[in-house]
Amino acid sequence: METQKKRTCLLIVSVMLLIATGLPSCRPKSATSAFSEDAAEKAYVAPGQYDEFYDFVSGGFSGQLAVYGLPSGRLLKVIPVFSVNGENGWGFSEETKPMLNTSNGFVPWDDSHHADLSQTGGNYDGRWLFINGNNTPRIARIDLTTFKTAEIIELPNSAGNHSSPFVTENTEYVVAGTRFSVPPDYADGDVPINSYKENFKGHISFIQVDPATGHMTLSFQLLVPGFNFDLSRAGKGKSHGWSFFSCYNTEQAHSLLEVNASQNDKDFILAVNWKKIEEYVKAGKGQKQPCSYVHNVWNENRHAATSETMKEALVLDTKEINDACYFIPCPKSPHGVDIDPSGEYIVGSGKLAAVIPVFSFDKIQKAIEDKAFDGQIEGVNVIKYESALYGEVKDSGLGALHTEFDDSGNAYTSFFVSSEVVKWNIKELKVLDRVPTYYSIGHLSVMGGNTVKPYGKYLVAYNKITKDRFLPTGPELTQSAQLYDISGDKMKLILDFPTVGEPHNAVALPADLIKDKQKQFYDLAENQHPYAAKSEKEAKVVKEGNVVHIYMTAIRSHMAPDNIEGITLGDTVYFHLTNIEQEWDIPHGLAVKGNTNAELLVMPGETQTLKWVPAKTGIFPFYCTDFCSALHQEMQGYVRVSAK
Ligand code: CUK
Ligand code: CUA
Repeated sequence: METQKKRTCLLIVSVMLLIATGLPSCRPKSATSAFSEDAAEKAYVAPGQYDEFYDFVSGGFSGQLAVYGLPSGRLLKVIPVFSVNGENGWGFSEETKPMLNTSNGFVPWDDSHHADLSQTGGNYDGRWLFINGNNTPRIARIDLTTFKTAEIIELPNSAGNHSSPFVTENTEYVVAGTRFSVPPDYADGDVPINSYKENFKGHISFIQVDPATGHMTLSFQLLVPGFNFDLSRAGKGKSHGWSFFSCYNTEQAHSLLEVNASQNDKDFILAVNWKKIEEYVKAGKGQKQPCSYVHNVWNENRHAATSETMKEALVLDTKEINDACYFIPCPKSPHGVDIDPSGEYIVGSGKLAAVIPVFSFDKIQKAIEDKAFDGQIEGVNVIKYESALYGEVKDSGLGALHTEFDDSGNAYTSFFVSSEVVKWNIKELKVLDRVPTYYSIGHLSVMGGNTVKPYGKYLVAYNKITKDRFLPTGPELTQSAQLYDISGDKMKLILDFPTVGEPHNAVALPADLIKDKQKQFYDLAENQHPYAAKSEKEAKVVKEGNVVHIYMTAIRSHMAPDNIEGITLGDTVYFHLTNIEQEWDIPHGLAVKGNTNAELLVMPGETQTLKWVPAKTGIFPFYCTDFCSALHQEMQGYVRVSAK
C-alpha cells in the first residue's frame, strides 16, 4: 500500500482548517439573491392540490422518519421508528413497546441516518422503506400502505450501524456494515482498547427480505478487517449481485488524539460478490457463532408486536472466501460510494480528497481475471487502483460526500467543505455546473437518483449547518433542506424548507406509485386482539386478582364503559381501547389523569392498550384526545381508585 504522507498532509491540514473555522468557504454575501426567478411557480402546490413526490427523510438523532411532499416541502407525517412518540403512543402502548426491545432491554431512542426503498428490477416498487438505527444497532422496515413501522431487527457483532440499510436490486437483501469495529459478541469483549488491531473486528450483515411479506432474516455476516465501514450501495444492471462498501481508518487507529488515523493516502471500497457468497452458504461454508439479538415484528391483525431473541449468526471469514471480496483503493477517507444507473460506474469520494474517483465495474472484473493485485489485507486481495479506475474528476470541490444521478448520464456530488453541489458528466468526467448550498451539505437526493431509471427533475440538499436561513429559535436552530430544479442545464435553487431531526439521506417516491394504495382503516371483523371489544355490548371490566382489564370501545361520541369503579390501590389497570369506527380519518385518543404513560391514539378497527398503576386513591377523569366530532368534548369518563 503506498503512502505519500507529505503531499496529503498538506491537504488534510487545509481541510481541517476549513472545518475548524466552522464556516463554509463559499458562503455568499447575499444568500437571498441566489434563487431562481421562477422559484415560486416551481415550488408552489396550490391549496387542495397534491405534491408530485413523497420525500422520506431520515430523522437523524430524532430516531424517526419524516415524510414531506415535494416540491412544496410540506411536512406530511413523522413516523416513529426507533424513538417513542407521545403523539400517538408509539413505545407507550403495550402493543408497541415490544418493537423497541433489544438485547439490552427497551431502548427508546436511536440515531437514524439512511432510508432506502424496496426495489424490483432496480426501480422503486413502493412496498417498503428500510431505515437504520446507528447506535443500538438496528434496521427497521416501514410498510408504505400504513406508514407504520412493521419490523425492527437488531444486529449482532456490530456497532455504529452506519453503512445501512442499502437495498439490492430486487430487495434480495438489505445490508449493514459496522462503522465501529468491536470485539465480536462471540468473543470476550473485555479486552484492552489498545489491543484494537488483534481484537476489534468488522462485520457486514446481509439481511434477507422475504419477497412476499418483507420479513427480514439475518442471512449471513462477513467477518472483515477492523476498519470503519461507512457507506454502501448495491450494484445494479451489470453489477447486480455485488455490493460495495466504503471504509476509512484503515490505519486501525483507536484514538484520534494520537493522530494516527487518516494517514493513509488511500483507504478502500470493499467489493462483495454476494451472489457467489450465496453459493458458499449453500455449500455449508461459514460458522454458526453464538450471539444474542432481538427481532420484533408487528402483527397487523393482532395490532401488536412480538419480540423474539435470536441466538446465533452465520459468519463467513472473508479470508476464506477471497474470490468473493476485494478491496479497491480509494483516496483519503472515503465516505459515500454510489453506483450509476447503468451499474458500470462506481463513484467513490474522499472526505479529504480533491478528486472524485470513478471506478469501472468492467475494469474491476478484468483486474480480478488478470490478478492485477497490489498485495492482500488480512487475506483479501487489493485490486490495483489504476486497474479499477475509470478516471478521476479533477478540481471538483472539497470534501466530497455523496453522489446521485439523473437519467441523462450526469452525476451530482455533495461537497461539505466547499458547501456546494457539483454536476458532472460521468463518461467525460467533466464538471458541468455547481451551485452553493446553505450551508455545508451532507447527503443529497435526486428523485429516483439511485435507481436504474432516475426520475430527475428535482434535487434536494440536506445541509449540516443552518445559520441564518430561517427565523432563529434560540441556540438550537431548525435543520435546513434546499430544493433545486435540475431539469435544465443549470441547477436552480427554488425552495428552502426546515426538517425534523438531523436529515441525513432521503429517498423520494412518485406520489402516484403509492397514494391510492393507502390503508384507510382496519377491518374490525379481522381484529384478533385478545382484548378487543368489537361492539359496545362487549365493553366490560374484568378483575383477575389485582389485575384489571377494561375492554373499552370508542365511537362518536362516547366511550364505554365510562364510569369505572372497583379498582383498588395496588391494582394494575389495562385500558384496552378499541376504536369501533369503520371510516377513514376518525381516530380516537385516550388520556387518563395520573397515568405515567403518554396517550393512545387508536385508528378505526384497531385495539391499543394503556397500562396504568395508580399511585393514589381518588377520582381520575379520562377523555378522547382527538377532536373527532361536534360532541368530542363529551367523550369522557371517570375511574375511581379506592383504598385496599
Ligand atoms: S451520513 Cu450524514 S452526510 Cu451518516 Cu450518510 Cu453522509
Ligand atoms: Cu373521539 Cu374525540
